[in-house]
Amino acid sequence: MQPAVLFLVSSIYLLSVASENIVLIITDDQDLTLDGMTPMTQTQNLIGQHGATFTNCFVASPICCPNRASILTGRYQHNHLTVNNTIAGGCSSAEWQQSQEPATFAALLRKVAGYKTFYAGKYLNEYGNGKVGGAAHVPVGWDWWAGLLGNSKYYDYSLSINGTERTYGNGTSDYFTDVISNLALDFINAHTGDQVPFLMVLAPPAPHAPFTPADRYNNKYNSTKAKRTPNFNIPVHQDKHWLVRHGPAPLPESVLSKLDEIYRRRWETLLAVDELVKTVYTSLKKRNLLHETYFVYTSDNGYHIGQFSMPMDKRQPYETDIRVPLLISGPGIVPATISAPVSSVDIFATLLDIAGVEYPSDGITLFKKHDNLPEDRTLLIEYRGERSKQRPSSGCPSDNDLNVTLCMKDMMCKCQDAANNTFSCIRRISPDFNNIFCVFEDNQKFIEAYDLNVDEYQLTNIGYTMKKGPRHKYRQRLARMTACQGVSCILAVFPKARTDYPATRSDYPRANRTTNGGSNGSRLLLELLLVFIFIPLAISTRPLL
Ligand SMILES: [Ca+2]
Repeated sequence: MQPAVLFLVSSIYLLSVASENIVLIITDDQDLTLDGMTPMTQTQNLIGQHGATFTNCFVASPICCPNRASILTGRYQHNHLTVNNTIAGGCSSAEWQQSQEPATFAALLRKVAGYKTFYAGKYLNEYGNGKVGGAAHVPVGWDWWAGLLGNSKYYDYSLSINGTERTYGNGTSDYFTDVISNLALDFINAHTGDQVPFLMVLAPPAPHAPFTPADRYNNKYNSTKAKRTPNFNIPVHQDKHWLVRHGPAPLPESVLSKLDEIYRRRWETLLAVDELVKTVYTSLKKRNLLHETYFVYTSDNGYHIGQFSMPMDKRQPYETDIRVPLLISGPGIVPATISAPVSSVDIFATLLDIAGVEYPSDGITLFKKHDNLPEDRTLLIEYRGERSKQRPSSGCPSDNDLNVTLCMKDMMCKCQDAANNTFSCIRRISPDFNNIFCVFEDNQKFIEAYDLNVDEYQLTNIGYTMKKGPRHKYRQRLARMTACQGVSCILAVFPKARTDYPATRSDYPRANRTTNGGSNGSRLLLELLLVFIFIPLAISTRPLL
């Protein structure tokens, strides 16, 4: 969008200045269905037990960069156009920087609602690449910036500290999650609290590969093994798409022991994140800021380990990969478990809602407005597969085929991705329905569909056995969602009865806000001025819809 348009819209939304702080924690590759939240005992206690635990949160895309882009912008992949983890795929590309970064929740909260903003951790996988501005590029909207250059690491990495590259080594004090924690404390300690609210985003590398725990947590889960779900290491039937069928199944014991090690090391990496959450929480408590701070905890994508004899990764449309944790706590939120279906694209509107800011997106606020959350909703999941950029040297026969990538010799040469591992799915949850319908963009236009009400572990693809009529309706819904923008992405039935919805700010504590909006009289005058002068302009230039 154009900066001039942003300014006009921003002016109007200055009418709603908020004071609640926001702490958003985004982990990297943390699953929900394989018990990825189990190590997070402090987080579950401090955020989950005091707030809302969402049990049906789905990513817009089961991969890092596209879903982080969805979290930042509130848009599905086909609208923000970050389609994979490469610059060519829109990951931190020049186009992204110009067209999307000016309208992330951070840019809007800062410009429209006056938030002081802070980011520490992994951002987008290609962030810091010299081709797209290097460490000098600080995304629009961040006052304090400590973004990781490149993909997740635990040691020997570089950060852009407000545009200046700083390298970290492999000493104990360089452990990345701990560095993020210390940077967060620096920010909190510098926050005077008497002027503006803050937005803090913490994006630790855990539990992403290379699965390196902090020294103090090494071997904490020595007896833990990868979760043996009913679909773990089973022979793969012909009803799965070709990439899943590719290679040996089931996997031999030698591979399973490696998967067990990866599983337990992932949990061990998360212990430092759990500690980070407690550290930040305790610091805010000491500063007497807890009562005016919202916590949001989520992950950028899920993960599979051994399901359908796939070794480990994301990038698949199965529950392991598309479900993520989501916890929200803060003023006015009643502790509850929420089963309403929600998406990563909803986080954007939710964060803006805390500040009373409205801006178009493909999602909805998770706070109560006029209606409760829809209990019948269809969400979109999109993924575009990658090919090898150059001839791989994995030692596998597939090295000659650039259409596949991420093939691992020590994992029976199974490949995790392919150019035609490209799919769109609609995931519907309602009191009556719990299903997913996916179409791949391969030469078969392969369909995978599951009725999760009767087949929780997705053992039987019903895409080809369902009747023609229902399949046609699924296709129509999928076509609608893959072309949606803004409100047309909300394929949902909202409840008619306005019963109390527990995870909301039903009586939003505006009286407790410590705004800097001036006296009531002068503010009223300003508001009237803005309404009569700027609203017509803003309506005529309402962006992107
Ligand atoms: Ca990730």
